[in-house]
Amino acid sequence: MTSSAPAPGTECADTASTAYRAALQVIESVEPRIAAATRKELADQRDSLKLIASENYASPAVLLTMGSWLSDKYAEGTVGHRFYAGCQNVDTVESVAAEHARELFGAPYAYVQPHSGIDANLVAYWAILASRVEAPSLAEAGARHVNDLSEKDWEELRHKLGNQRLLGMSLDAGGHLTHGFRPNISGKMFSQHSYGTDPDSGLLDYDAVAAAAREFKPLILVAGYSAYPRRINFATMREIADEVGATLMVDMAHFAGLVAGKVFTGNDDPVPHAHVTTTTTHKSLRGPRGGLVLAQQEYADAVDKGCPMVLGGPLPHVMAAKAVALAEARQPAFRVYAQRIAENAKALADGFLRRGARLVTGGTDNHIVLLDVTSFGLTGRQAESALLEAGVVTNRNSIPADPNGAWYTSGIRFGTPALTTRGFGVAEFDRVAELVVDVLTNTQPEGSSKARYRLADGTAERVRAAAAELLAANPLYPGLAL
Ligand code: DSN
Repeated sequence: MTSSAPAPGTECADTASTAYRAALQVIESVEPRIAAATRKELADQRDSLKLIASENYASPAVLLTMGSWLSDKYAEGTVGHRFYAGCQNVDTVESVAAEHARELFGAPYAYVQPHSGIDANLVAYWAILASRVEAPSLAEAGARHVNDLSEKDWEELRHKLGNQRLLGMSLDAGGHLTHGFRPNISGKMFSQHSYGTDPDSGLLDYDAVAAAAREFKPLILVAGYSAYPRRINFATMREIADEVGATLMVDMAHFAGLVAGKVFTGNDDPVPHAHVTTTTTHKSLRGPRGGLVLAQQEYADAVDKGCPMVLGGPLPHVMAAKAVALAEARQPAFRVYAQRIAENAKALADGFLRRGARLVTGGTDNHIVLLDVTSFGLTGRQAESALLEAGVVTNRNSIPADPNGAWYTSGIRFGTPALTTRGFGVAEFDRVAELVVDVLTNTQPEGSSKARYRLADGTAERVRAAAAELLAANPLYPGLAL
């Protein structure tokens, strides 16, 4: 292993092994199929090159924290203000997690209840609507609470809440479904417009974003992405938002680990610039599956009402695991890890470019590399399946102006957070680029199908054997034996 930052599982591996063995025995005694699937999932994750940009490997400390009786407690409301009795320990858990989040990200306020990134974004949207639409309407009507409004005033407010505008990055430029796209509730709640990227460079064009904002006049300007391989200047996005009177909401779900690890600082760090920042906790941040919201003080009270405004009861066991993961992210080793995520993405991108592949935006300066597979004569779907057959786990992704649509797509999105956790460095990522190019150059589409393909004989075996060497040298959860 070439990493100077210990991978999760390195410490206390014997204790973790004992804990997992005991836990699996208990599970096995009730439902053996679940124990078997859990064991098999670890084996599968150990044996494949996981390059899905939104996935990672949480530490045993994070994973073990989720398996407790904290799960059994109802705690709707917020710290010190619950709709149930007996929440003193959940209060501790939620307070500790929020404190770590505030300290880690330098945010005035943190809300750690969201169950996912979608939930975090919904909490943020409704907090902004509550602050900017509901509160002024209540004040105008001389009411303190929505229940005090007349039927007529309530209907007018409901109409206003449902007719606000949101401007976010288009899906094919790398934006996320929750940034106002019709299949998602955000697209049904808001009148939505998108900004894209420059057709030649693939880069975000801030003048075009400003022009769209001036014309559309959104209540909310969303910045953030799930498939854009570059950084965003959040100071510029805030200037655009301020000019048109919009609230800037940043979804940093993908790159929160790079913010936490101080790879993204200054204008690359959204937290000081955005009114509200949302994230998931399980991607580059390497925590449990979940979300959180950070806010400037002016939005704190509204965000704090996320449950029951938007969310069901909090998941105390997951909030506890968020606290553990955030504590890990505050350690110096996490900064080394985050730095290596970005270095490794660059090595992967350079490895592709040197072998003649085409990348959206020509490279990367975050953790994502977006490969245009049309140069291999393939759809994203064919490339994804061929790579999987060779033990390389990725996901197909749209590229700007994608000729194959959102289902088959023309891109493969790669991310470095997971394999960096295993200890892969730049040499290993260059080898990964070589293996991916080997698979794609040996894959042919079959007939006119956008899904069927044929992998040349021996390719899967050759690539799997090479990957096995890399994986064996960089074990997942070293020392953890079930
Ligand atoms: N599923 C996440 C991703 O892969 O980017 C976003 O929701």
